[in-house]
Amino acid sequence: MPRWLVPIVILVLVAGTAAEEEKPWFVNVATEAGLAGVRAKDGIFTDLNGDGFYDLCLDRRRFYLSKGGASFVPHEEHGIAYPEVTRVPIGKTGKPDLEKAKKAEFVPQYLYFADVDNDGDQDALYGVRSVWEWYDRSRGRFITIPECDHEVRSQVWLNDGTGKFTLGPASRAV
Ligand SMILES: [Ca+2]
Ligand SMILES: [Ca+2]
Repeated sequence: MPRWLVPIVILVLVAGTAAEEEKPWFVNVATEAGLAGVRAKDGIFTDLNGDGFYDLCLDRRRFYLSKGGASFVPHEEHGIAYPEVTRVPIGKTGKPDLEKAKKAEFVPQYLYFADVDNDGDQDALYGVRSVWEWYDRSRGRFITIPECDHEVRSQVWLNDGTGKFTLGPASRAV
């Protein structure tokens, strides 16, 4: 290596370190945002109440409204239902495994937001994955296991524009 190359390399490294100290890549603002101690696996930002600021939905069931883009406050009056259901898993042979049955709050596998009725606000699409069907190889088709059916189905929830949802008419008919 030529001798003149060594000082240049050191200068670049020093310059890079100084820049990183001045401007960190990540700043934790959870406390200032009103979310100190809040844990979640996934989150969706969408404007639930139409005020122009992104609100937050965590883990498909906890809602927060933005206070002018500065912080978030819990929004519990959203109206979306999370019923208690009995979950009965399907055993390897296609029989319900009643010993592993558990009662728990039902949280949909998917919760997305879109303006499905074209009135300008974000509605909620509540997606339920079938856990009551089992693939029977001998018959080459899925069969329903009634004991494993918690009876909750995919639904559309319509927003009234303030972040309060009611079950959509098509969902009631299903
Ligand atoms: Ca908002
Ligand atoms: Ca809408």
